[in-house]
Amino acid sequence: MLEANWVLSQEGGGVISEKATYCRICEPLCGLIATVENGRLVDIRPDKDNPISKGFACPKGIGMISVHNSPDRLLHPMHRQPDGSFVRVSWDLALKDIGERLRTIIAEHGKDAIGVYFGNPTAFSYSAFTWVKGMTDALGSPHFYSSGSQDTNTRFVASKLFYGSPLTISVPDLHRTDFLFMLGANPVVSHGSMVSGTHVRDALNDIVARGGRVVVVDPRRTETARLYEHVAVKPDGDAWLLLALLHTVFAERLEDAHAMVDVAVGAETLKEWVEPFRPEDVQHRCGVPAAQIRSLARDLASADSAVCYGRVGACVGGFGTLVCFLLDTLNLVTGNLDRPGGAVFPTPPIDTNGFIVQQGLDTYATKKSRIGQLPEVMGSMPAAVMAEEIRTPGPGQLRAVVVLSGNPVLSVPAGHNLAEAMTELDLLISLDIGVNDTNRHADYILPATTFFERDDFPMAMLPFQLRSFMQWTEPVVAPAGEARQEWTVLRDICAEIDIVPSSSAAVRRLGRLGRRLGPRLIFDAMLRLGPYGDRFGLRRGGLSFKRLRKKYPHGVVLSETVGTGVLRDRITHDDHFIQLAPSELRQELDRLSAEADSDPQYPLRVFGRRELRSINSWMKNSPKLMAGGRGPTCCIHPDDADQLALHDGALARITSKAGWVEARIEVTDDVVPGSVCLPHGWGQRVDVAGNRSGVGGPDYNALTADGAAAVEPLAGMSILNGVRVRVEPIPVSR
Ligand SMILES: Nc1nc2c(c(=O)[nH]1)N[C@H]1C(S)=C(S)[C@@H](COP(=O)(O)OP(=O)(O)OC[C@H]3O[C@@H](n4cnc5c(=O)[nH]c(N)nc54)[C@H](O)[C@@H]3O)O[C@H]1N2
Ligand SMILES: Nc1nc2c(c(=O)[nH]1)N[C@H]1C(S)=C(S)[C@@H](COP(=O)(O)OP(=O)(O)OC[C@H]3O[C@@H](n4cnc5c(=O)[nH]c(N)nc54)[C@H](O)[C@@H]3O)O[C@H]1N2
Ligand code: SF4
Ligand SMILES: [Mo]
Repeated sequence: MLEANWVLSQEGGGVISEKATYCRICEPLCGLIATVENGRLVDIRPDKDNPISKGFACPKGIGMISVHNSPDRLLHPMHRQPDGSFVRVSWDLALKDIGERLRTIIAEHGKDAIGVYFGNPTAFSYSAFTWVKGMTDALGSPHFYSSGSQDTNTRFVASKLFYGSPLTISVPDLHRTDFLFMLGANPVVSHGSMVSGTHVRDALNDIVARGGRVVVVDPRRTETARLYEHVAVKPDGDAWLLLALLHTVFAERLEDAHAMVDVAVGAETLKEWVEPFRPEDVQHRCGVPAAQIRSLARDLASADSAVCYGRVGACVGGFGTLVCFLLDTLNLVTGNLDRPGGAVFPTPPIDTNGFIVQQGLDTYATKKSRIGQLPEVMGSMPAAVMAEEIRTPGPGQLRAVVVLSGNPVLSVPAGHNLAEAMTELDLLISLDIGVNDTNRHADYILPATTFFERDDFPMAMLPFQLRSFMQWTEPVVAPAGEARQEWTVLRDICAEIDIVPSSSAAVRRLGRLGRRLGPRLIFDAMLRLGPYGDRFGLRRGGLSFKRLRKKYPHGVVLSETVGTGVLRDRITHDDHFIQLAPSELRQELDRLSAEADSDPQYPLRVFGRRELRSINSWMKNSPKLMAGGRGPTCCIHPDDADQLALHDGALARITSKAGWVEARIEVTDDVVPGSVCLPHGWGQRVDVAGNRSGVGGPDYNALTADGAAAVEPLAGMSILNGVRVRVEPIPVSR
């Protein structure tokens, strides 16, 4: 085992050292060893001593060094000029001007006119995440947007309806299950989401090795589906499939009646509601043959242990909340909720959820958006209405936006509308490591640190860990150029407008008295007072950040399994019972049943995919990472290709009600007939870090629609998958 930070050589005055840290691009948080030479990051390799990743790191993690050291990395605050060009300014000037402009906006329109959008990397920085939430809470502004409405919000709402709390989210007990029923997830590429603290691919292989099954429900024979059993579902057909599974469980009396009665109410109503969804009647809607549905239901119900797990593909269709709700319902009725090998509820070493509850932040629908009256989800509003919120005059109009590590122009529906709307803002600020399609519209782009330049622990992943795991990392290098940690920038912006960025009223009061707490102090205290903490010296061998770093530089596994028997505590409805038949479920079943089966004008449905060697809209620019592969092709089934006279490699136009894109066709029977598959995160028109020319490609979100009428109504969730399209060849002569 190596020390946290050790010197390799000290020749000729140069110092080379190696430091243990971890990757913060996606959820496995793989351990890395950083080699630093004279203060510069010169090499990254997987950390074989990390107890979870054990020497694994994917090409993105290793490739992050080229993003970090990229000549296009943003190193200084940049100020946009009237002609659209950017000039370098000092931090002092930037912050002063930002402060002045925000004060003017507040004086004229109030704090409600200021909003925030935070993107995916925010979830990988304990300090940035806490401070951006704190800033919005201190502003009291409803304009709090994030990638959540394109990612997780339906999951939160389903939990709110089912358990009473958006924070009660189960993880699939991969290490002990006999049957994983996985829907809308492709962990072989994504490395797993909302399930952390394990190497997902090994965990899936182990299920099969011990005689169990992994069933992958996906409209594409994905990299994951290929390795296990594939159930080919139609895009957005999941609700039909899950309802038919439930129907079968009830009709054939396969349910675990005890498990249901003990913790839930509404079972009889639910049975009535799923009665009409006979597999034989809905097979054409989900694309899965009735016989296969029936045998899946029997196998799920009779397995010694089984778990239904859904992720992005389950969340971002037209019925995301319904689908997530039905997954939990299946876990319950098959007797697999809160039991080993089923759906389990972790207890993290730092009780961030407890903090959220204490501050009253675990809310749903306590406020509605000004545009469209859509419900907030833990304070977050639908990004799909941002453009309209900017453009619609009146009290509460959005006039200034801070974008933190995000690129909504490429990641939210109809991002091009948002791009246009953003030019009408009084002030747009972005904190990023590079220029992207969003911040090219910003008045200021402020240079942020990369994860190699900041301290961290895996805060947001703790509630999703199968193995309770903690690692504390210091920055491995000093910030490049004038880059600053996000939380300090947010703190300084808040100071300009005289607010204290904290979600806690007590901390805000302390702050106004001049006692400002930094993130490290706060979370160190939470760890020290938590179940594994040192109680400030009262418990020998207990943890603090300092001790974590010294004793466990590669991280430490605190418990190997998730404890069960906790469900009662996680149900927070007033009567302490799971609600199986809330009125919202009825409403969604009616909406589902009323949905037209097809649209002759748009006969196909588009769905997404992620790419192994890039993440969302960034890293597409690294030539090394992008080498090989076919790029962002539009996959289509041979039958559909034949009918449309499309051949492999042809250029085609894909058109939805909202817009169109052009992409190269890839003919493959990996995708179900009646669908097309396109990766998201392409369509760059400007430089991004590491690439001076921009990389282009089809912008998936030109096909998705924004506005209040276009979202999933219960969560205000953007509908990204299952969007109806038509595909046409583009004549070669063009
Ligand atoms: N059609 C379609 N759209 C989707 C999805 C889909 O499946 N289909 N997926 C959705 C999902 S799940 C997500 S999470 C969103 C992502 O949406 P966003 O989070 O809005 O976009 P990203 O592409 O992740 O952009 C991240 C930005 O953060 C910057 N960055 C990277 N590291 C750091 C850092 O350490 N600090 C700072 N300050 N900046 C940093 C990058 O340069 C980049 O500009 O996209 C959503 N959009
Ligand atoms: N390499 C890489 N890794 C990543 C990312 C990346 O961009 N690149 N992004 C990261 C982020 S932000 C996230 S949120 C996670 C997401 O991690 P996952 O949830 O595993 O996400 P995806 O890989 O998008 O898998 C979603 C699957 O849903 C399928 N799908 C689409 N529509 C439907 C449908 O209607 N029904 C069903 N059943 N399936 C459907 C798609 O074909 C796809 O295989 O991945 C993270 N990891
Ligand atoms: S990007 Fe790769 S190395 Fe980094 S956490 Fe994700 S899987 Fe691990
Ligand atoms: Mo995501």
